[in-house]
Amino acid sequence: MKVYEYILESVEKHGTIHMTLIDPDPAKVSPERAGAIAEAAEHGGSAAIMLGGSTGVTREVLDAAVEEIRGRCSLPIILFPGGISGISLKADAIYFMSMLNSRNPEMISWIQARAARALKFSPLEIIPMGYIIVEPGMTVGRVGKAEVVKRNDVDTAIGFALAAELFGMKLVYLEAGSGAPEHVPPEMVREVAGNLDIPLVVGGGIRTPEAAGTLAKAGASIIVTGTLVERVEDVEGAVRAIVRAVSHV
Ligand code: 1GP
Repeated sequence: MKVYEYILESVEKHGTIHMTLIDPDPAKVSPERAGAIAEAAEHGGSAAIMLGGSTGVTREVLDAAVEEIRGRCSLPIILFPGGISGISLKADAIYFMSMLNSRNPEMISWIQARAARALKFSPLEIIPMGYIIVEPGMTVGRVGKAEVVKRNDVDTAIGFALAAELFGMKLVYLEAGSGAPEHVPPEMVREVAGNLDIPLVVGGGIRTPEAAGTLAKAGASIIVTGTLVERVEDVEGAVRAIVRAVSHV
């Protein structure tokens, strides 16, 4: 089954699913540790592994992380690239992302144009995604020169999300930034999800099952956590608690 189809079926079945983000920057997570996190995340009930980060990612590092993860975990591996170096042909799929609220055209379509030909003829499944950075935005907001959507500016968030849908993108991602002190507000998630016909991904600053559950109830289809799984000892337990909090089944 294609990864996108699997995502839709899983969301249909559970209401909301969890994805585990691993940043393959070796200064943060070694390939071995990436494999261990992925294995534990699968046991905890996570639906997929997302692999990527804003800094420190090279093709070699990424390939090594994919191989380690593949050896220990049967979940789909989806690339979440911070730039052109975030591509490994060994993964299953790639979020082909446009940072819609960037002021830098590189982040909206120029990097994508440089990668497009190689991706089209690669074995990777391409999943087009509109990426929207919400305040505070953290590193990805700075690196991407995002004009962050203010936390109370729901209308702008809806506008960007619907623009993604009308462009034909398959997912919309509301991103507060990795390690954000506050996740995307539930009211924003509710309004955006209520207007959208494609699944809504929410990430950045989600550290507790309560927070994840609130965002799921508000309408998020996919909850992403990264920092949490890098920091805790018991990855399986932490993931299981979040999966229980978000899943309607
Ligand atoms: C970052 O949204 C993700 O792209 C995950 O954020 O590291 O805060 O979980 P955290």
